[in-house]
Amino acid sequence: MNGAQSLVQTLVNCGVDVCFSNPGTSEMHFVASVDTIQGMRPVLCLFEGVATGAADGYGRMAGKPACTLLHLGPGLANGLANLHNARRASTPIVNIVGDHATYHLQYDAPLTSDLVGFARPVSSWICESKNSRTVAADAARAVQAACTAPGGIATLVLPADTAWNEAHHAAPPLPPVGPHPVDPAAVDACAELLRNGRRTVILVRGRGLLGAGLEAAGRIAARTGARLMCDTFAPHTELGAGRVAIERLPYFAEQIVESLAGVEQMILVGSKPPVSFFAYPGKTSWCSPEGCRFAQLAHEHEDGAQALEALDAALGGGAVQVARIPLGLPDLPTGKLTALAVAQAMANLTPGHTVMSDESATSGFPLAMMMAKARPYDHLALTGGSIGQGLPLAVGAAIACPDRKITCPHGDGGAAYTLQALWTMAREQLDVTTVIFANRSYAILNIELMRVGAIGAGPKALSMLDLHNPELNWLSIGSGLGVESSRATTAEEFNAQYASAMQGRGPRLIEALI
Ligand SMILES: Cc1ncc(C[n+]2csc(CCOP(=O)(O)OP(=O)(O)O)c2C)c(N)n1
Repeated sequence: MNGAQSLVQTLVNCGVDVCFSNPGTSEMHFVASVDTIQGMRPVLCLFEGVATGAADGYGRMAGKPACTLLHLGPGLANGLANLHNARRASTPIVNIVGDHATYHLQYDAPLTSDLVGFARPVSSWICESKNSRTVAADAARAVQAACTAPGGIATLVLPADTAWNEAHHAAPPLPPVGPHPVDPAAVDACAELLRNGRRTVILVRGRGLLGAGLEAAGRIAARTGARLMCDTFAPHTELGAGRVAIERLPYFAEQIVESLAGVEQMILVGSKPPVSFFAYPGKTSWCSPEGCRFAQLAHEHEDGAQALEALDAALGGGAVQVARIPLGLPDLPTGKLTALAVAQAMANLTPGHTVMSDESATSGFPLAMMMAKARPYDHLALTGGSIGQGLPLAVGAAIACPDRKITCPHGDGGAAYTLQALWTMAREQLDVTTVIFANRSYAILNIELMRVGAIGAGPKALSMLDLHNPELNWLSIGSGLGVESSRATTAEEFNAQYASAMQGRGPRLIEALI
């Protein structure tokens, strides 16, 4: 067994069996090992930002890490933006980054770089394997690190000679670390706050927004009258009919301030106090009312779901009438195709239990409104503000959930960052329906231009926010990358194309001219 084989066998032993890869010469022994070692599914991505975003989507939906296979410092660097988003989502990911052989680094060959320097800001754990005999143990530690609550990015640097030299054997998995149960004193303190009659928000993030955690949060809200809220860009939420009703914080700072007006205390469950996404001249960054008290029920590394269940029990437990989202589907739209019309059609036609990888940008405002009472679905948000996440995330979610329909509503500007993901959808025949909101614009930046008070913008300035001349032809882009693609210019055309995509299986792209 060589080092690469010991690595792949160890990853499989530890439950890591999908690899989103874009390899090069220094990773050839890893590449060869996926045929000699059973159990690893390689998924080729044509850009590293797709590989890292796909690993994020996979990790969010599978609840365990995938690995990436990246080519030295530059390959890792190409994947950094979506690793940033993944870090913001606390998604477990194991990066395997090939490097030059240990003895080769001294010659400063062209691909030599500060690899660890690239890895540091996004990684919770970094290890450079020193020789082939430690690779297996390093891999087991990498998986443990990635899975350490709340989840993080473990980067294992694999010099080429550690991959090709002889190893002993693979390593078994190490015990998982956390999530930690919360301190009972924190539960008691929050129960006390909830009995004091003050206006309270419970702001939840992470596992507390899913399954039993969300149910417990719903019972607490019902018992106490506290408002349940989640972040604007919570990584993973369970939404739609039948789910516990939870308010999402709005995007713009003044809207957050308005929505929190009068709140006297906030209980944080795996979350932080809400702040504005950007600073604006003369506007506040801090969005909570003055004097608002904060209590941390659970920190990010603690078990938010267990914390909410414990808090519910401390408040008396037992059955209570929980506020749930009723089913309410909008009619199918007619006439002019707008973002609102697309949203209406998606809400009307999307089957239950889909996963939505949402990077709809400004079209997300009507979409969230229309999907509010849609059939139940899982929502994955752009967590780190670095656009070009939606398509890769959809790839990973589809591989994690092969039996579920994935939808990917996406701004045309953001989609252009990582459009290579469409090719992976085609190659792997993933059941993803991509909807491109083709407004031919960086629309949000036209809004921001006014909001930041930048004056004097003329045609040259506005050309930096405009996507005409030439127009991106998503019909050709999708088809060229192997995805069955169509273009909708009216609501009726969109309805028909989207309905057909929802009834069928496999990758589809609809360019919605809005
Ligand atoms: C990596 C990165 N580069 C640039 C930006 C700045 N940015 C924010 S939104 C945006 C344009 C989004 O355009 P699109 O996806 O078409 O959505 P729209 O605003 O038109 O709804 C840009 C360039 C960013 N957030 N992330």
